[in-house]
Amino acid sequence: MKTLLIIDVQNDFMPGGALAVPDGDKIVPIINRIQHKFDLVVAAQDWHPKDHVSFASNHEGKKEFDEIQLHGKSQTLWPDHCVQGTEGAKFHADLNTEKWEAIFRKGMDKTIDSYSAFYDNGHLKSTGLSGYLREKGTTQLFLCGLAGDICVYFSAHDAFKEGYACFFIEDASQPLDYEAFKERKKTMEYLGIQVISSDTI
Ligand code: VGL
Ligand code: ZN
Repeated sequence: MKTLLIIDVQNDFMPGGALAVPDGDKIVPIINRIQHKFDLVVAAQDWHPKDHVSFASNHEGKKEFDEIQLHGKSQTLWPDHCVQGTEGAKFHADLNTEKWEAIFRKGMDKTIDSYSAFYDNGHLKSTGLSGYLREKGTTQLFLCGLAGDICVYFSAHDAFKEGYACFFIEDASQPLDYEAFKERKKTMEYLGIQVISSDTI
């Protein structure tokens, strides 16, 4: 049973947005073109309160893209993005949402960031996505969206650990940092997460 998980295709990650991913908008028509190939389509939405710990604006003396130590781990400080209820948090207007059966929100806890659509960055709390996919009968999970080196990558990593056969759709994703993505791709290939093109689905 094939499921498509569309991650964070939101205005703030588009060119001109608060945390713009280069060519982030190029993936929208590709995602629209492939949705009919799946038995189930679900999405993830980055959904932060204004006082979220990952925002540089909430740390005096810190700048955007600085790194801090948080819960014993390194945390990048981002520009304010995907603030609950704002235009930036909305999905791209051209994205076809007709087939979406569920939207899993993440990043609501102000004390911790949440890159993966499955767990927060400390793996403390589940979003319920894995149980949902299992109950729906998902065997193969295809992932796409933004940013390829961050939220899509960490979601693929968690999905793989949860036992799903994982496929990362490269042309339906775009990274924030291309060099970082090259390393992520090596890790995925090493684990057995297949990196594929949308025309092979
Ligand atoms: C993301 C950084 C912060 C993403 C979300 O969707 O990749 N990146 N929040
Ligand atoms: Zn975020």
